[in-house]
Amino acid sequence: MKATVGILPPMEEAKTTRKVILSGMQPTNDLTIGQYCGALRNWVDLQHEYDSLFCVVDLHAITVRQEPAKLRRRTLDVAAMYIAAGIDPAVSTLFVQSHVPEHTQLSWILTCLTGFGECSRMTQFKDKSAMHADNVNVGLFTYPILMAADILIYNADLVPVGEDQRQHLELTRNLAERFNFHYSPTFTVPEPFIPKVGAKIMSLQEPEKKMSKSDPNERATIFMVDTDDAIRSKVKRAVTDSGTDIVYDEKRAGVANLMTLYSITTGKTTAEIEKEFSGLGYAEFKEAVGEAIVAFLGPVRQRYTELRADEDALRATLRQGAEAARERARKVLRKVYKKTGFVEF
Ligand code: AQP
Repeated sequence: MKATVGILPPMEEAKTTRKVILSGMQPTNDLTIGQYCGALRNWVDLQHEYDSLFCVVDLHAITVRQEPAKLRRRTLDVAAMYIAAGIDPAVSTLFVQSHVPEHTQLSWILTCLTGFGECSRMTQFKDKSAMHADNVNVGLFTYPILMAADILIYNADLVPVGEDQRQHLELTRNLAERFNFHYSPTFTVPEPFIPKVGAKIMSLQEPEKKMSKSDPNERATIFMVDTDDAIRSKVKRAVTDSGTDIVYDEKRAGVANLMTLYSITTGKTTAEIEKEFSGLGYAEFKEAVGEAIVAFLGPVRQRYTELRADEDALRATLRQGAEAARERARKVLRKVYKKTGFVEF
């Protein structure tokens, strides 16, 4: 199938010749430098080249128990952080997932095309059900199907995500192909866009584990809104190993992780970093990493604070984004309903 927005009517197609990207993040807590490195910074780069849609996936967030007031606040926090990090709402369509009900409507149709075994195999489901053993709900199980709907409802060509989402993307591709096979070519089969560097930022305390915004150990995670002192202190206490030299080796996960963070925040290559710290120890290295992250996140945090202070403007931006997204999603859903055999309303 042609990997463009081929399902749009001819008028629209003429307007939208660029390939489409879509991605989102859950407002389950403040965003971390992991989300930034794995996904957000790529969104910022890609938005000028692609027809871009970015959403705050609040529907996904409730697969884990959320306090309503916090969820509401964090949804706006995450949207403000997208903009602070460089997403331009005049260039990209920025919206909240629950404002576009077509995502959940398509999700049901895709649910009926998904095998039980396919969802059972998802490693994120296994991890999260172990982490939230008191609340292994069906939403946690079907999460990847809703994610597939998020992507397919816009016929996204490319999905910029971190490494942990690769398996979900594979399911999305399978569902697109399955629908296209059972009915007729409808959905673009999307490709994942996973960065070469920073696709999986690790916990500062358990470097074999992904850095996660829900990690109960705050020292394991650098949040985008962390103060300068908190960043310095977390990096200083980061778990490394008993070695002494600063050399990139994936088996030395703690040092490799700090090198990745240093590389992303300074733009230096691994070879340059190894040279810079040749003959120096972990203390000097960690100090430099802490300072680099502080210098990098400071201006983002400043912009974030300003944006977050004007909630009316933020809500207006999200409303505009949702209206634009719905316009597109509605057309695709209408087509899918027709192909599925639903009587037109
Ligand atoms: N540590 C990470 N390194 C690289 N990329 C990451 N991503 C998340 N953590 C890292 C990428 O960020 C995008 C949004 O992720 P999400 O917030 O929707 O959910 P998540 O992957 O489940 O992230 P967390 O931090 O672990 O959140 P909670 O604790 O709420 O589950 C995705 O593209 C992801 O790959």
